Amino acid sequence: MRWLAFTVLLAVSPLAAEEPVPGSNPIIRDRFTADPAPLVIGDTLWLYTSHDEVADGEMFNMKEWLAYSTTDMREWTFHGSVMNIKGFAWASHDAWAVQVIEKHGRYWLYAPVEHDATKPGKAIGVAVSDRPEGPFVDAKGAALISNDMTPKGTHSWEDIDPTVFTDDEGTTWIAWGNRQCYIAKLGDDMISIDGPITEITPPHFEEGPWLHKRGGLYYLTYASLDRSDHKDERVSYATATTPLGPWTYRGELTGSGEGSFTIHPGIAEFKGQWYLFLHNAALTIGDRKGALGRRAVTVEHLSYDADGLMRPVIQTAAGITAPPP
Ligand code: FUB
Repeated sequence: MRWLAFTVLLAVSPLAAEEPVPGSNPIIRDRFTADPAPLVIGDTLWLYTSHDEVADGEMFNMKEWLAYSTTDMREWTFHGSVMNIKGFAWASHDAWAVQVIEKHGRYWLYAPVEHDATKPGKAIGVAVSDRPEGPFVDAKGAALISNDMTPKGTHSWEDIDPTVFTDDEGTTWIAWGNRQCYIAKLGDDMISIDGPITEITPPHFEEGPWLHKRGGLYYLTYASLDRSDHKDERVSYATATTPLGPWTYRGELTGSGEGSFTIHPGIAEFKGQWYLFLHNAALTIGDRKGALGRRAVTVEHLSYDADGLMRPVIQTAAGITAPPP
């Protein structure tokens, strides 16, 4: 009898060992996702991502934005595609890093795309929905930000990766960039820029800015690349007491994502805990291995010291299934 139990245990244990713990990294395993952007609404955390679909030999192939939600950070519900790039009739391709925020009882999606030939270069579109799960429709019928609006930029793809943040007194800010980082106020209609565009590029800024505030301090967290030292992006951050700065560089928050040139921070406080969403390229699905254009979203606990500085984050397979620091 004992021998039988041992044999059964041997037969089932290899399978059981392969089952990922719910909530461990990467948190999305059935498709390749990148550029995570969390949004907390009541007792639900919504997560918007881009969708990596490269064939072998391609760099990026991204056509739509996806949504997931959770109430416990363990089980994730897939809500499908919230918008396809075809929804921006003036755009041609590259549905890159998205962020959604709520204002005036509606949900506003900001995302970079390649503009059509009438305004060559990357651009940022804005779409709207009455529900967080979409579908989102173009709210402006034209780019909110296009390459000609940042004439001092050094390259045609610097207008990417919007991050949107509403301050306590109601002003919504949008920051974005690649190599150059810009910030501007959004109009109350959420589809216009209100006032000047200011460059706030912090040290080693590469792309993927994320704005948030805790207490009286503003945080600008971003994918950084110290070209003298690293080959892959890491996450660094700066702090300020106003969105326009001056921003004080606070150093690196994370190392690189496993197997990935890019990394992309998204930060949220949910049910009393802070979380840092990232991506790496450690996921394999069938015969498709992780790659530059086949990434996987992860999440880690985030904590602050007594001065409000974010403590360095180690990326792990356990992620938030390990106790918070
Ligand atoms: O996902 C496409 C681009 O790669 C994003 O816009 C960047 O942040 C980087 O993750």
